[in-house]
Amino acid sequence: MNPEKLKDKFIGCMLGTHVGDALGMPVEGYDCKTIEVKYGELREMLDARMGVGTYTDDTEMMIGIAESLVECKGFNGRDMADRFVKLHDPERGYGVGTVRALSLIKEGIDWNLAGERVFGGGSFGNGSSMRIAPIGAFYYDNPDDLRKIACESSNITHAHIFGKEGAALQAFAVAEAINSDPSEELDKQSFISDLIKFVSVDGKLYKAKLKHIKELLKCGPDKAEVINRLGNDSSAPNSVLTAIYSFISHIHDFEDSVSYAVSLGGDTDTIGAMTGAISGAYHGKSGIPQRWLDVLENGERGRDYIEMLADKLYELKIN
Ligand code: F2R
Ligand code: MG
Ligand code: MG
Repeated sequence: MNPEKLKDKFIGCMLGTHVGDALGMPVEGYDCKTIEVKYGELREMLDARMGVGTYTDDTEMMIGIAESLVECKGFNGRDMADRFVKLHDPERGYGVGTVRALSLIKEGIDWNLAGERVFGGGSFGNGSSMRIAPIGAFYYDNPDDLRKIACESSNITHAHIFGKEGAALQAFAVAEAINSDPSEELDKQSFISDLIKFVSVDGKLYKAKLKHIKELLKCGPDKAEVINRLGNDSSAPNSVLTAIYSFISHIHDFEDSVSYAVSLGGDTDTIGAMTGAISGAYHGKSGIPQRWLDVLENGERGRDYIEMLADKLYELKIN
């Protein structure tokens, strides 16, 4: 692949996470109908919580993953867990299971044991899937390493098999989007077939829902049908597939895919962030609307910092 294009895709998946997170954040927890009545199609960033264009736990944890990969030149679970703890800003709105895992790590529990103590056997929340874009990018050319590292990174906070499988699948979707050329017509059915092949024997639920996506792509369903079959809550099995569908059903346009993801309601910042990661990996930063990039928060660890991290991750990858 053309090096400039690959770099654009590394940056695209990480800024895409930030954009989707920021667009969905103000309506997180709203249902689909309420969003439609209040905002119609949500295509402009609203002011809420910490301000227009600000990110939540989704992007904050993605930054932790990217910083760790860059500083350690690859995966280091101890370092990644410590960065999650250090970066944790409760104002950003974290899930209860993740807060519990981070507290245990802070208390001195080993980084790869804390996750199992959450919800008595591990969380299947979408918290380890929403942050995974840098791993999908860094291991985009090696599905075995991608699966292994995605699962290990998930284990820090989300040790349940559905949590790990969701993170691996979301990372693989990012990788496949990086490997696809947006100037060529993508075969949507075979894109989903590749994801089905990737899912492990423990991920039957994911395989079944990927098969639903194949059917949904044929019939062009209404939003209620998509929510009914794929889900829109904060568990990984009820949100990762929704993001994959939002991307693939609106493949030609980053804005359409993320706006659609948010319009489904429920866990909007996270489904928006995961859709933004895949769509950004496909189209690159150059496919993200400039008016959205312009309003992203840009303080110490904001938009420019995220782009710089993605750039460093790319340099580490190619050197
Ligand atoms: N926390 C939020 N949003 C609410 C706060 C925002 C509020 N509007 C504000 O203004 O402050 N969003 C973030 O949390 C989600 C990611 O959650 P994560 O990190 O996966 O957390 P958790 O708690 O581990 O899992 C989420 C829920 O899934 C259910 N669950 C998971 N595993 C379970 C198990 N083994 N047994 C039973 N239930 C399980 C629970 O209901 C968990 O709370 C994202 O939306 C992010 O944006
Ligand atoms: Mg969030
Ligand atoms: Mg969320």
